[in-house]
Amino acid sequence: MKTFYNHLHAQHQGKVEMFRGALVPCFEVPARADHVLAELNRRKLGAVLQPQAFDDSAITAIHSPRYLHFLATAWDQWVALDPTNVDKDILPSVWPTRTFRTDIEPDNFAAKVGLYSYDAGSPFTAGTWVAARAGADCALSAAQAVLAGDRAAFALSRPPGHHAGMDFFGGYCFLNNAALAAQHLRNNGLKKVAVLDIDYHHGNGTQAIFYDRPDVFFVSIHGDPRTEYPFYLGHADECGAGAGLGANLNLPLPRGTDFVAWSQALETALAAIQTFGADALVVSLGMDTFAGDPISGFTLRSDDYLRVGARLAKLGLPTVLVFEGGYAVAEVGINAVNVLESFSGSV
Ligand code: OKP
Ligand code: ZN
Repeated sequence: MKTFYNHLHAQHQGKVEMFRGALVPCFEVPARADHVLAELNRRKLGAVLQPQAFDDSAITAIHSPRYLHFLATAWDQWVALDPTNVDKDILPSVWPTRTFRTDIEPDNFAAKVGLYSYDAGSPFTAGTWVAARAGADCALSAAQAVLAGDRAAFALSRPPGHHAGMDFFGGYCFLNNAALAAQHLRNNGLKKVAVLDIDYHHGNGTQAIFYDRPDVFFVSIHGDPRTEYPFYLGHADECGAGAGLGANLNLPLPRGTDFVAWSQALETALAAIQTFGADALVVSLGMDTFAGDPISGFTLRSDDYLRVGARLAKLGLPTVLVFEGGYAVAEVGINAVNVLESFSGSV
């Protein structure tokens, strides 16, 4: 399986995120992707390639023009406020909640940051746009490889993507790589695409992007949003809307869920994807279901990921795998490559 590696990922390197009233070191660190790359190379799992450069039309298919303009100019606006800002990350401090207007983009920079975000845990840094944009190219390149006939391809990038919506960032995510890959498959002849999100956290951004569409089926297995981030979406009764009714499936599981129960949910998810009749699969591959993850609550072990990869392969679909979360840094490479190697060994 080819890997499209974001060689610019380390340009996104947040310093701190808000946690329980304090600014704490970021969990989403460059070493995460470094470990996956090292393990891919160690096991010689196939070519590691630079992505092809896609033009902005591939991005505007998912994200709004004013949001993209904000992302591309945010750092310069921030430094223009005060030259000493170069040493600080951008974090939002004010948001338009219910009853506020979101149709008017404010002139005030802090107000703009709040308009385009939903948490205080996703610092925007000098290199965030460059890294996220190159990450989008990785996801699109992986989709392109599958369109060209590869059975599967892997986009190895950070920051992750599945929490990013049409016009907002949050949950460490800025551009929705999985959504971009799914849309690219749709735009190039595949009629029905399923997105399977197995990150610990519900992919609220991906769900929202496709919620009213019948052509992209979003299925997610995740920690119950009553107790787990992102809290305000991901319940079992969210089934899609309008023409998309029936094309959204959430399988929330309680904190503490083990591989036996998680695998049952995976069977439910895969059966639904088969019933939907997907022509291709995009996997939001988060490794934060691991027992050792510092911010998550499932108890999968490293060997379990060998079964996950083999089971995904058995579905028999052209598959784009997109790296998402996973914060047990020392193990994230082994765990991710366990999925990829067992997938490759089973096709
Ligand atoms: C991103 B992805 C930890 C708070 C959690 C947000 C988690 C985002 C996860 N102190 N903050 O889905 O892995
Ligand atoms: Zn996650």
